[in-house]
Amino acid sequence: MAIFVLKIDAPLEPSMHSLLIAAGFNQIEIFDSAPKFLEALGINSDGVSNFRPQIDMIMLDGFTQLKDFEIIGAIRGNHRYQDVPIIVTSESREPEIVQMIFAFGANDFVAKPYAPIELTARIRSCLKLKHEIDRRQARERELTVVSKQLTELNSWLARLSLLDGLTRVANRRAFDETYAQEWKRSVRNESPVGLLMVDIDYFKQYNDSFGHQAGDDCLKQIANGIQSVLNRPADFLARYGGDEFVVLLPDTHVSGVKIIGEKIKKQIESLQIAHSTAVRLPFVSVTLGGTSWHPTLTDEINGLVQSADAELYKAKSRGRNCVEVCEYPQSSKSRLKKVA
Ligand code: GH3
Ligand code: MG
Repeated sequence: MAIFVLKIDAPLEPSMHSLLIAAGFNQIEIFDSAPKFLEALGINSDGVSNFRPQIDMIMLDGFTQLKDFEIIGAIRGNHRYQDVPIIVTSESREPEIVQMIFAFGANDFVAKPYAPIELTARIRSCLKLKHEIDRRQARERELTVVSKQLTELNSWLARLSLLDGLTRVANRRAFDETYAQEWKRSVRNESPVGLLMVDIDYFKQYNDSFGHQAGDDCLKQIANGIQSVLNRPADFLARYGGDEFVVLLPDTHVSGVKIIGEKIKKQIESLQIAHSTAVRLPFVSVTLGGTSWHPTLTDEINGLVQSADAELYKAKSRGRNCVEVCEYPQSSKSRLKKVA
């Protein structure tokens, strides 16, 4: 337990040192000059220093004049010593002086001459206070670390809850949220929002021929293949369910939707994932249906997905490995009726 003592009113007397040793304190530094004392605390004229002694208590022994208060001010002005207990002793018992001693930040005052038993009791109670403060601060630091870890864990879980576990692209829930936001943004900005549904061709047969594990690997490759085609930051790919993916294309007219659809189709072809001999095409392919629309406040938000789905259905009927798009709602509404 380190106690720093500054003796102000009298030359160094061995009695203080032996008193503290006798009371069981073993790390005691006694100073007889204020500048040396402040220097030992690492407080220079700017009040800043890298020196950081571990101090449990400070005692200012023998306050005599008003300028001694500056010493308390200098200690308390340094943030490292804001919680270190300070005991002041003085022969003066004038109420103004005692009041000032506390006002400047001392924790306790003992009038001189003091009874050794009283002084050591006061020191013990100040040290107890310091240890309580240290314990509380350590606990607060621990809580800050734990709470930071919890925040990180929560945001990791939140991110995880929006990812498809197999392909690591966004899941259906993330799509629903993003789609609703993009829809509102398009209404506000009067901009088009495009959508593509992408479905793997004859995927059931792929699973049947190569097994579920190979099917899973194939799904991952297809997801990466689609993602590699999307260049704009706002373009958004999600696994819609099973072997179906959805691509949200903000600010994209139907002509742009068609271009992206064709690029995705080509990209998947270029992967040359061998398919079962039972199907017409040697490699795994995808079929796409797309649409685009300038939404307004009164439009039905699900209309776009239904329209893209209808185009997908149409493309599947055309023979697969192709892209069908239309502008929503006019043309697609009649198509929706046709395929229903
Ligand atoms: P189509 O060309 O008409 O799309 O035919 P399809 O066989 O792809 O369509 P269907 O809807 O009949 O089959 C989809 C298959 O996707 C059924 C299921 O075995 C497979 N599938 C769905 N989810 C998963 C998955 O997570 N892993 C694997 N390996 N297969 C899946
Ligand atoms: Mg399929």
